[in-house]
Amino acid sequence: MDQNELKKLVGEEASKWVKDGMTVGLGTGSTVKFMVDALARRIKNEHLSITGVVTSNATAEQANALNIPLKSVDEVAKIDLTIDGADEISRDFQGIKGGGAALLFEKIVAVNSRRNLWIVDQSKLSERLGSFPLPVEVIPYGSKKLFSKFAKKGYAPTFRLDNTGQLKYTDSNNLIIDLHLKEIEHPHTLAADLSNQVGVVEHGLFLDMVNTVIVGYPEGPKVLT
Ligand code: ABF
Repeated sequence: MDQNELKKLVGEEASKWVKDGMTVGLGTGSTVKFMVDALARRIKNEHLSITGVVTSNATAEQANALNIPLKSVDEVAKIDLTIDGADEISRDFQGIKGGGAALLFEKIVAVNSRRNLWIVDQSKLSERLGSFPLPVEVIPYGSKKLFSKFAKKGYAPTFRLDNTGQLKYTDSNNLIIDLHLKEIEHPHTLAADLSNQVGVVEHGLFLDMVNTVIVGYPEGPKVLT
């Protein structure tokens, strides 16, 4: 099974976790895309009534095209379950997200959810975080100064570029600086350091947020808790 088939496997498995009447956080990424497609089929075939809360324009477009009712995070009392992808997950379920440049809205939805479920193919699992470059969302004004500060700290920064080689802007018109750290020994300390930097909007360390991950293996999806 290739990576895409593994993503489809977990996406479809995760859609079964949605119950009638739920308010569901719909994450971002190619794995979540499979989940949203499967969820739309369930809504149609099983007449589920759910409300979706999206984490990016891309997911909003997909959900709208599938007639999944959407509300903003500010229009719902609480999100019952958020299903999202991740770029890297450590053994103790800490995560790096933001490869899709949607980390800010993803984290806003995640912290307003009763439960967060990540869905990944097996390639995303690591002993320790850091092999995936850590995305940091920054406002454009002063971003070069921040970049130099990160470089001096040894964080090996790069500005995220889009597929035309131009600076990539997020849904909130911010920039992303990716930190190539290789290994993150103390993620909580790093998270605090990044949050304290003036101009940083949010970072891609999602810590102590999930207790369940569905992983796609060739022999089938596995629920890890
Ligand atoms: C999203 O999941 C992003 O944070 C992350 O980049 C993505 C993983 O992408 P994919 O499922 O396409 O591998 O939440």
